[in-house]
Amino acid sequence: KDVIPPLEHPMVEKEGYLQKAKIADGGKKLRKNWSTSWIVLSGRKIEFYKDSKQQALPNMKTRHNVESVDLCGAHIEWAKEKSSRKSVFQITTVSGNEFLLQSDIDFLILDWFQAIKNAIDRLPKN
Ligand code: I3S
Repeated sequence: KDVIPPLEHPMVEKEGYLQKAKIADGGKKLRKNWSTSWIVLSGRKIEFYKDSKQQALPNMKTRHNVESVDLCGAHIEWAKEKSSRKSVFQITTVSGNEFLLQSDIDFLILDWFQAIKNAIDRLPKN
């Protein structure tokens, strides 16, 4: 039998755990609060889940726990000055949301930075 991939998960390019802190919402600064997040990069967006199991659950029930980030026109840059932690980068969306992502594992955070940067560079800027 053919396996048909679920429509909600098209072209997952990369997924895994990182430390995440959302520091602005719609341009409004938020209090920094680091937590572990399951991160899924696919096509033109990143989704933040609480954990990997949540990703597999039916959409309706869990939608409110999932944050979806549109990468179109987004910026990514290393953000040494935004945290005392090592290897922190920031994603800023067109809508003015700002996220810090971090890992102590060098190759892992470098891979993520490059994968997200490639995704952004591939997309139209608006
Ligand atoms: O940039 P900040 O405000 O020094 O970030 C720290 C705070 O978010 C702190 O929480 P409180 O605002 O409850 O004190 C966090 O526990 C720290 O982890 C933050 O600093 P780092 O350097 O870890 O990003």
